[in-house]
Amino acid sequence: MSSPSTQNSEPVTNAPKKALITGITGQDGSYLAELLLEKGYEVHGIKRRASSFNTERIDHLYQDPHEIAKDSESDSHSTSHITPNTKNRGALFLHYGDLSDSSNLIRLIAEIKPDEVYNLAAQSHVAVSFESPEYTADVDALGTLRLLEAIRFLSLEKKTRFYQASTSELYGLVQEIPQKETTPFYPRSPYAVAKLYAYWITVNYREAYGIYACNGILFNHESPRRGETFVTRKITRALANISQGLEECLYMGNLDAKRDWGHAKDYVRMQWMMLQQDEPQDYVIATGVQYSVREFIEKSAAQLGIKIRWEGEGLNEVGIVESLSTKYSELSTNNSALQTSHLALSTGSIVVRIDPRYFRPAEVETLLGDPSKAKEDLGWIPQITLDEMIDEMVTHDLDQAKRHALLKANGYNVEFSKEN
Ligand code: NDP
Ligand code: GDR
Repeated sequence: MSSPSTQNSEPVTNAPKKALITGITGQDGSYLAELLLEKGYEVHGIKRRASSFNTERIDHLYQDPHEIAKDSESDSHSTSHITPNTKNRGALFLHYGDLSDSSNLIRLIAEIKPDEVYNLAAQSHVAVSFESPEYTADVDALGTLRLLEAIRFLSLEKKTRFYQASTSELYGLVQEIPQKETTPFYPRSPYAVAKLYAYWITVNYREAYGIYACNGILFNHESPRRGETFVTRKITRALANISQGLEECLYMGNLDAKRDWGHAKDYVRMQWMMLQQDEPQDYVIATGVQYSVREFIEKSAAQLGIKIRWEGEGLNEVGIVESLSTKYSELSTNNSALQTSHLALSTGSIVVRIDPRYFRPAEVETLLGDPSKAKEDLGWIPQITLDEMIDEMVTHDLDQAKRHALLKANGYNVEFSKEN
């Protein structure tokens, strides 16, 4: 890996590096912002205007400028020799914008002049892309072109490095197992086709204009910050709710789909590492291990002390509680205000059913990545195992479910989104 001082052609100064993250309010954007702030970057993020707050994942990183001004004032009056924890305080800046809006992107890049752009923004849901194919193409494909064009138009080719969030969905109908950088692509959804354009336009601008631009071909990665409608989070959230008597059943699509699931924290580290090389290259990021959706359900249920048995076939397949360990009875809310336990399950309850509306018009049945190149070139090794990740996700969602159950038991009307 190159040393920081050799990474771009500008003279070395003490000014912090500037990064622009599109999609900063999403799962990866939030972890990447954390990482870059820790590394001392000035971080700029593009957020969309929405009718309700959409910055929940990054609120802990953002400091109100008025508070910073007040803190600095009190610091300057302080006679204490103890340095307050000012590390990178106020280094996160949020800007309104949208990948469908070229003039907005050009203006932001012209103002910020970032050293690194991480293009994480996308309509990222594969099933939704079948419902909104044109919008998905506009944002995921043309949005990438708009950013690259902005870099070129502003003559920042030699300054600004570009990371493109490419995806294992490019492999779709897989041509080789496991999939690596040289495996042919065969996209199976409007999302994947849009990302295919984004992949190649990134390669093209690297070759045509000498922009330092890389594709990270990332396999599925999850966390407690994963959007609630992706399969892993849907499972951990629903099972936690079921354990607390807030929901009765988890409705699923294709249980046989296999994925190579890693942890988002490990994967954003790799996004940064890719932009610190001497030469831009594309990398597959994966764990090299795959599980089925059915196995993910079993593992998540086991974290709650629930053993699931499968019965029936196809659309009639159901997941039934085979046994409940003492771990399950320990999930009860330890609050003296509660007279009754919320634990609602008994053996024989059906907790998983199939709903055909979660099947996709064209499915990606199996994905398994080979991350050898990333390991060899960059020394990247994922640190968090699947079991540790499931533990973290279930613990997070159980905590939320317990809070809801507690409020409900005390007479409060608790509504949470059941849309999935
Ligand atoms: P999320 O869905 O969690 O986040 C997507 C982000 O993009 C959100 O910040 C969203 O804003 C923003 N966004 C959506 N549409 C627009 C738009 N028109 N203009 C500007 N911003 C927009 O995705 P992840 O964090 O999981 O993934 C990050 C990137 O990596 C995506 O490009 C995804 O396709 C890709 N990827 C993800 C993988 C994964 O397993 N997680 C694997 C491989 C690739 P808002 O919060 O307002 O909705
Ligand atoms: P994916 O993730 O399509 O791989 O895209 P998702 O978690 O949505 O689906 C994984 C697999 O599970 C099957 N499945 C279900 N999926 C959902 N969402 N809901 C269900 O009820 C359900 N039942 C079964 C799916 O059919 C699929 O096979 C994710 C996104 O983050 C993309 O942006 C990213 O590019 C890829 O991962 C890599």
